[in-house]
Amino acid sequence: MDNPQELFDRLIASDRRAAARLISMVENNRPGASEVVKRLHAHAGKAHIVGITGSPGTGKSSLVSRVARELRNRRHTIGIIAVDPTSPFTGGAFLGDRIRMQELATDPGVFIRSMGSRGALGGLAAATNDAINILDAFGKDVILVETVGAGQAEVDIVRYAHTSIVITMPGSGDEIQAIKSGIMEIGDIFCVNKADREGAARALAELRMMVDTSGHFGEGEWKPPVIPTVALTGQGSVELVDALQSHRAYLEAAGLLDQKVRERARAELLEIINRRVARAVLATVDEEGPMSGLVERIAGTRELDPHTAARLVIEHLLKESAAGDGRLP
Ligand SMILES: Nc1nc2c(ncn2[C@@H]2O[C@H](COP(=O)(O)OP(=O)(O)OP(=O)(O)O)[C@@H](O)[C@H]2O)c(=O)[nH]1
Ligand SMILES: [Mg+2]
Repeated sequence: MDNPQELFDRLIASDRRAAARLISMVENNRPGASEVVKRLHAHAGKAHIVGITGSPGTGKSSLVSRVARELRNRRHTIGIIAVDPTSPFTGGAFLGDRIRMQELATDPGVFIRSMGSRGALGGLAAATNDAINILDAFGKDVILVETVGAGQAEVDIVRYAHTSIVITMPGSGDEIQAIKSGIMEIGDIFCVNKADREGAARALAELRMMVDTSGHFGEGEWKPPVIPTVALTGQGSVELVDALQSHRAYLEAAGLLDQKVRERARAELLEIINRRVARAVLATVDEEGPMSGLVERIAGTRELDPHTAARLVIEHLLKESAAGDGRLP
């Protein structure tokens, strides 16, 4: 199935195994993957991309499966991508969690995939973006991307989603953590999960206050709702999905969806360029590279300063690129 043409045809024909295969190929930087991803671009761009983030153990995966089921009730098809989960996506602590997940996994309207940084040779953010685009082209209506709100790459994945959900839980000092890691500002919807636990009312009140003081919400502007949920029972998932759909409708009505789509495209473009240019630069100044002597000239003989050396490398790359020798990939 590694033949790009065959893979493309099968993906467009909604073959799940083809989608799974292509995502693995993207993760492992396999030859042929980028050719298919490029061709898929024209078929993507319809899905509602939803980022879900929060500290470890707040209940993101449990809530994602609740949201997915509610979206299924509303006849939407769904892609789920769990990015670098600290625990395997299907390994909830209770048997009930696993059973709920398995029910979803066997539903042909749902596609579930974990992405680990371990496999993603070309960078986790890039591989995740590709996986989102693949599921979009595959025809999924809504793509839910779960990330732990820790590293920059994870936060960026949520920042550039169309709708971002930030999940906290009572009594963990989680709100403060969220503010520190900068995920507070990117929330379109806030969720206090584990609302069955002590301190839920207080956590809700604190978060609502935080949203109130975070800015001035004019007439017709989106004000992030704060929703209590219990992923264990499903309580609050209807309200959460309502909020998700309201936010999408708001973006469309306010003409903001186009803007989000462009911001996302720009971030994706810069991510790819950064990665490629960095690779070309490394290949140039590395021990084996054509400009490997630069470090010695900076630090050893001190005949060169690093600014001049950097300019020499850039000029070298531009010249090579103009000559079309393919060093700039
Ligand atoms: N009491 C209670 N427990 C919950 C609730 N939601 C999830 N849990 C439990 O919290 C634990 C963590 O849930 P997960 O869904 O794996 O959380 P997560 O945020 O995806 O975790 P990581 O991906 O490891 O960061 C599990 O044992 C869940 O059963 C809830 O609403 N109430
Ligand atoms: Mg999880």
